[in-house]
Amino acid sequence: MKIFGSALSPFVARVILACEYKGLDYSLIMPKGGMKTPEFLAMNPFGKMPTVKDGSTIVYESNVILPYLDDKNPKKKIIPASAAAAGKARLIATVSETYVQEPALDLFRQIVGRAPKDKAAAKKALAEMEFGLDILNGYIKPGPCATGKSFTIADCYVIPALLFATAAGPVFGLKDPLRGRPNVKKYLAAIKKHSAAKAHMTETKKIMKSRLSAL
Ligand SMILES: N[C@@H](CCC(=O)N[C@@H](CS)C(=O)NCC(=O)O)C(=O)O
Repeated sequence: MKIFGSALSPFVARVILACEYKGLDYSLIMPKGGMKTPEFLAMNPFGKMPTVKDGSTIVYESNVILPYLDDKNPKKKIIPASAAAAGKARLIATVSETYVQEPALDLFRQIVGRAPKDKAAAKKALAEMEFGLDILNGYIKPGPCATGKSFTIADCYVIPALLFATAAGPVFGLKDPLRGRPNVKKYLAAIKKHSAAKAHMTETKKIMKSRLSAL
């Protein structure tokens, strides 16, 4: 299976984490010539990562790829079997995506110059991200995984959201985004030792650090 994209993308990270947990064989590659070539657009008309090529099957959008991986490889499911447990895992995933990752990415875009520097917009994004982290703190288990014992789709979303939140917050004066959020703090300390997450988190943190210190 080929995953087109870069590990630094939080959307691609979800797919990598799911594959690592499931023990799937995959290669992570950037498409030749970028994501707007006619060849790439024929696979994904939006020209975005992640895009997955699994034999003759093409799937894109991380929200679609993760359930696809679970259906195709039903061993070690990341979507729990019971409706209640699946609902809880998906809720944690969505809270992380919408209320933590999105404002964190708004901040990150300002940091790397992909959005104009705008103090008012940054203040708003920071407040949104802090509120999202507070709500997440109320749902997440202190580890080893986001819903408790088992690695689920929730972890695939929470990990990249927190990597971006903890990298972007301090740049805007929020020294420790995990302070006063003990469950999130304990979770992050525990999940970075998990076999599905360890390599990805170490590598992503290293790349983020070098990118930010190069600015
Ligand atoms: N909704 C998509 C978002 C994917 C996305 O925005 N990917 C970014 C990288 S983080 C991208 O490919 N951007 C390139 C572009 O928009 O041209 C998903 O969940 O897969």
